[in-house]
Parts: sequence; C-alpha cells; structure tokens
Amino acid sequence: MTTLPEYLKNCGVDEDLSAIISLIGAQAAPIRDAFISNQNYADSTNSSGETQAEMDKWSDEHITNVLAESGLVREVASEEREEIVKLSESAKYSVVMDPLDGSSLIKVNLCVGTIVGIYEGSCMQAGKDLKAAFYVLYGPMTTLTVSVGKGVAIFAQDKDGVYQMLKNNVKIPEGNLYGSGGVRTEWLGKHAKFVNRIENEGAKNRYSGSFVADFHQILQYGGVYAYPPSEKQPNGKLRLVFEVNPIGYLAVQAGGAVSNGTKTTLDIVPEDVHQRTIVYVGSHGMIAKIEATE
Ligand code: AHM
Ligand code: MG
Repeated sequence: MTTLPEYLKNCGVDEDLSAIISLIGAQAAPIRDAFISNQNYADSTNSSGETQAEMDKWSDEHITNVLAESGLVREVASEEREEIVKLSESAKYSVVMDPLDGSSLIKVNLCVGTIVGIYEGSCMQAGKDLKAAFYVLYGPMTTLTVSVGKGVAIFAQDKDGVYQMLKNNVKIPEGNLYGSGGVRTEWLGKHAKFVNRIENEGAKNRYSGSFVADFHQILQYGGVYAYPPSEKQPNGKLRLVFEVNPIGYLAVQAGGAVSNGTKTTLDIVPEDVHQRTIVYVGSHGMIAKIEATE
C-alpha cells in the first residue's frame, strides 16, 4: 500500500508542501478527541455572522497553533477568524481552511470534516492557482482526499495513524445524486427549474448539511452538490476561499466541474477573504445543465 508521504513524493511535491499536508492530516486524532468535550455552541459568531460551535473555535485555534509552530506557513486564512494571520514571513506556502465544516452536525454525530487549500505566496488567489487542496473526513474512518494537481487520491488512517491509499485517480461518475442547500420555497427560478429538470430525469436527493461529507459522496457516486442563491442570500451561503475553492479544485482534478451557475468559480480572485459564492459542484454533465438553465 502507498502511504500519503510516498504518494506526495511520487507526485514530485516539495518537502514543505508535503509536510504541511501531513501535519494537518495528523491533527485528526486530537480533533476527534476534542469532540466529546466540545459538544456545545459557543457565545460567539464568526465573520459570516454564524454562531460558532465550540469545535469550530477549538479546531481553528489548534490547527493555527500547530502551523505557527511548524515554521512552514506564511499566512493562514480561516473561516473562523476575521483577519488573515501572518505567520513565518519567509515561508513559501499559505493555508486557507474551514477548520470544521458541517459543525451543526457535531451534536448529532454525523460526518464533518476539515477543508484545506494551499497556495504558494498569499492566500488571496484564485482557486485555479491552488498548489494543493484536501479535506479530512471524520467519519467511520478518518479519510484524507487530496489533489496536488495530479488527479485525486483518497487515503484512510490505519490504527497507527498512517494514511494508507484507498483509491487513486478518482474520477467523478456522471451519477444521479443531488443535494441542495437552502429552503425549497425560497429557491429562485433558475435553481428551481434545474432541480425540477434533474428530478424529472431521475436524480435522487441526498443532503446531510455537511458540504464536505455531501461532496465526498458526489465525488464517488456522481451528481451535484448545490448551495443556491435566495432573495435573502443572493450569493448563497458557502465561502469562496475556505470551502468552494478547495472542493472545486478537487472536483476538477477528478474530471468534474464547479460553477456559480454561470461560470467556473475557480477564476474568481477573491476581494474579501470571507466572500460567499453560489456553488454547483460535481459531475460535468450536471454543471453543464445548470449553466444551460435560464
Ligand atoms: P459551516 O462551515 O459553519 O459548517 O457552514 C457550512 C455548511 C456546509 O457544510 C453545509 O453544506 C451547509 O452549511 C448547510 O447549510 P444549511 O443548513 O443551510 O443546509
Ligand atoms: Mg463550512
């Protein structure tokens, strides 16, 4: 079996990038341990105005501290922090992260995860310029799904904490699953028409409320994850930098696509680190259908 460090070496990834991926992957054990004593919501909101779970704050502080100590990271931008944190000025790479995505599901013990993107230079770059993207899923297994621009591979942690390859060259099949955020009665015309069309073509609804877990399913079974606009939230809910770019990059590396309903989100250079975007991510055919919907 190929381990994560072996895979990254075979892909020609440099030592610092490989070390950052492995270091964040290794935080799965302390993050899992922290769930039991951080079950509640905190008395604070994040920069998007959402109530933070204790685990949101815990994972954010924990990963940021580990990256600061490593000396390997120039900047960290986190969904849970207002400002970009400057770490080691001479370091080559910067990290963007949603330290705990799907955190409303912690209390009910459903699958949540950590989403990470890595850039050379600063954090404020278009998703197409990512050097690596990955997510760790805290499910029945701890898995790490990664791309360093050479396709997508999935690893699972063994009993010794080593990430062993489960699958290489993962390709999104066309599939017929869909998951859509928002409230159906608040969906606007284009999204409603799209869902109506794919349901009539046999698409089946599966949505957990954890983007990272819902995407992991789409990655392997095919279909589309969507967080559409509404009157109240014209740009949807998800954040471009921390959520949509890393997942979108992985989708494209798996032969799929990501879009705001009109064009790819990977070309957008962020103006605000917390900006939101409408997102459709998944199989090529599904993304072509939303883009073709008026
Ligand atoms: P989070 O990063 O605070 O967990 O928020 C993002 C989450 C996504 O994981 C998920 O797809 C979405 O919000 C669920 O939102 P909703 O409850 O509106 O369906
Ligand atoms: Mg999130």
